Amino acid sequence: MDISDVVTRHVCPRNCYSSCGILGYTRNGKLYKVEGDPKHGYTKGKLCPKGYHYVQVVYHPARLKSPMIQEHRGSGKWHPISWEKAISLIANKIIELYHRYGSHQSLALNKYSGNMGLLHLAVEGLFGSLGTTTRAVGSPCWSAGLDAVYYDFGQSRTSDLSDMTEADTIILWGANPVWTSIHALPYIYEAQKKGATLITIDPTYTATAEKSDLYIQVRPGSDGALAVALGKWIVAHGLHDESFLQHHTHGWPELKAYLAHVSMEEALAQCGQNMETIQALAQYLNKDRAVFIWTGFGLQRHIKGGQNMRAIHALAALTGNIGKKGSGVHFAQDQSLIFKQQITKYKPKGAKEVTYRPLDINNFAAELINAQDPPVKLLWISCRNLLTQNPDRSLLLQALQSVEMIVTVDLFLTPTAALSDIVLPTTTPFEEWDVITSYWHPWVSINQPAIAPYYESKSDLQIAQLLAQQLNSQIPGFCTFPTDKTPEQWISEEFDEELLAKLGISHWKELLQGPKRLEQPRTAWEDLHFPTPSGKIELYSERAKENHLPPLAMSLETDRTQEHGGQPLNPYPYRLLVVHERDQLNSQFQNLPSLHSSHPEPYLLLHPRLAQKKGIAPGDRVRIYNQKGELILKTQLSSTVEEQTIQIIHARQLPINSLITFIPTDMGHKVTGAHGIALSDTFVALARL
Ligand SMILES: Nc1nc2c(c(=O)[nH]1)N[C@H]1C(S)=C(S)[C@@H](COP(=O)(O)OP(=O)(O)OC[C@H]3O[C@@H](n4cnc5c(=O)[nH]c(N)nc54)[C@H](O)[C@@H]3O)O[C@H]1N2
Ligand SMILES: Nc1nc2c(c(=O)[nH]1)N[C@H]1C(S)=C(S)[C@@H](COP(=O)(O)OP(=O)(O)OC[C@H]3O[C@@H](n4cnc5c(=O)[nH]c(N)nc54)[C@H](O)[C@@H]3O)O[C@H]1N2
Ligand code: SF4
Ligand SMILES: [Mo]
Repeated sequence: MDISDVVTRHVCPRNCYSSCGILGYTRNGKLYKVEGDPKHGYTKGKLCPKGYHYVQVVYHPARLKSPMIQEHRGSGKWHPISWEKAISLIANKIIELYHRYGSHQSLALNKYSGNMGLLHLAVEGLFGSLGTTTRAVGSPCWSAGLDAVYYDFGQSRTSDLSDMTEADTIILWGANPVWTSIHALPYIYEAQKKGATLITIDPTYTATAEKSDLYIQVRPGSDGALAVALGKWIVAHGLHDESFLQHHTHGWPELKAYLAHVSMEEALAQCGQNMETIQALAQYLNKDRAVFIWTGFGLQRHIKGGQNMRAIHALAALTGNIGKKGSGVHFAQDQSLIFKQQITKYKPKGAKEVTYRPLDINNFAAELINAQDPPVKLLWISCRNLLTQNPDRSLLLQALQSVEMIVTVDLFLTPTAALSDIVLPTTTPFEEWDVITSYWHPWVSINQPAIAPYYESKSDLQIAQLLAQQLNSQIPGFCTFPTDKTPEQWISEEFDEELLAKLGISHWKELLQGPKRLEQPRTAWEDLHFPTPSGKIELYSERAKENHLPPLAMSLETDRTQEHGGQPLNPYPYRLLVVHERDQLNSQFQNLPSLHSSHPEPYLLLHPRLAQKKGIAPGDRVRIYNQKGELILKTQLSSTVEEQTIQIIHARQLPINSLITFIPTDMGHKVTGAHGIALSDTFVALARL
């Protein structure tokens, strides 16, 4: 380190379990190195390979340098324009649409998780302050799981991962942390060293399964049936915790009666397991062991994803594995949603609350077409790669045709940005202020700027302020979003006395000395008080029943055709399992050659027996297709994938969502406002070229 070096604190704002603390090293105004922040109590000075590449992201030759306008959409003929020009074109359009339709509903926002920082909510703030606009709601990520947790426990909570080291058994159920959550690994390995048994339940023999003591290859979407079989066995053999069930659960008599009568044969048939597997699992999951279950997001990307999660919650409750050290079911937490998000609370003068017309983020294409009163004419896309991350790609392309102006704010000319009329260049975490919490751990971190914005880039907050200024200069009082507040002021407002106390600090700027842990119990639910109607864990949920869902947390599939996404078994018999890539974060980081050099090409992974049946040899080019579209890929064979399941590896910018259609999950509406998406209930056919 040089004497002229400046060291700054940052947070990785991606949609990732870790929300890593980062130290940035700047010399002569140039960021030259990043390191993990050793003061971050969860990520402890380590980043993932993507994070270590941040300097390359910041100075990537493909980064957008100035606002640009496209001659006509899809022409690829982009011309740099000034901010003044770009913002006034957009403002003119907003005003013109308002006069045309007499409301702001023809102005729509589609924003998701490219950056999870608090100040990025400025976009929502600006739109809310105009009046009733149109907004994508819901989540493509975790909705079904959140609702399942809500019905059973009332709130999403997780233990500190250090609690895992007290476990006798760890079950990674539909989670692949070796790829998607590497900071959890030291805790897992420490627990194993102390004697814990590690079990992975996944349709694929993943890199995480490799580390495990026991691997169960479950049929995708059938975890609920596996849990029913296990539950039946556990109760039949007295391995359940009767006292816990009586004191801390609601609906035990109903569940007991159900398990007494449900058919073990049917449960096994549905999950494709045998009695030996159930017996083996019950040895490690019973009332005498502390069992830490991690329910991953992969588990709930299915039609019955929510109900499958509830069945796993019930297993934990059956064995008394909630609230005691080294136990629990862990999906995500909302304890760290600590901000009042003042930045989103601006509304037009005289309005009671912020209102918007909701469009389902997962069914966005169809809902965009259906929204006709008024139709959407200006679409603002932020923190979102709609074209690669949303299903129904061809319908989306069609829906976008009638939108008169598409504005995308991004760092790069992504496929989504390329389809826009105007792109606005935005900043990286090294060029802006922000504050970030985690959906997985209790650490809160500040992000300070290290360098000046790259060329003409501006933060989402600055862009919102610029637009607000322009609108108000054309029509005074047109919107109420403040244009004069600094990022520090907004941050400061969020840290009221209560929050400062929870973090054990007296001023938010103390976060510049290092991330702080929110005060909360190390073991989730240790007080065994649950914010449900009964105050207990709800094995029987009236709230689920009111929402037309099975009230009981365990239930077998009655209609087996549902397992296949409602599709007939043929002509698309093979499941396309969606995977989150090790060296990407959704669509981000895919443009870093040094990170991807070892595996340049996407390929299709097939089980050798399926390949033999279809006459496919390794390296063959194969067409995979369904009613939605097709892709052509080279093949590799591996028995790590289930026989009826295929996977695309290193998909990068491949339009795999051209094969995916919107199939709602059973749950999701309650917590996120829309159903989740059963991404992994996509079925395809295969043919060798
Ligand atoms: N086929 C398929 N589809 C999927 C999934 C899948 O596995 N397969 N996964 C689903 C899941 S779980 C999720 S969470 C979603 C994720 O979907 P998105 O939230 O859309 O995903 P990202 O690719 O992380 O980010 C989108 C864009 O945000 C940009 N960005 C980064 N920082 C900023 C910023 O500060 N400001 C602005 N304005 N933009 C920024 C990035 O450059 C990127 O282009 O995708 C879902 N869709
Ligand atoms: N490197 C990297 N890290 C990431 C991301 C990324 O894209 N890349 N994305 C981030 C985001 S947005 C998310 S949502 C998380 C996701 O991270 P995870 O929670 O790990 O979830 P997934 O990777 O979607 O799926 C995990 C596993 O679930 C398995 N699975 C699929 N269907 C079933 C099923 O029916 N039953 C069972 N038991 N298992 C099933 C899959 O085979 C997969 O191995 O990761 C975050 N972290
Ligand atoms: S992508 Fe996740 S693990 Fe990697 S640096 Fe960002 S927060 Fe950390
Ligand atoms: Mo996600």
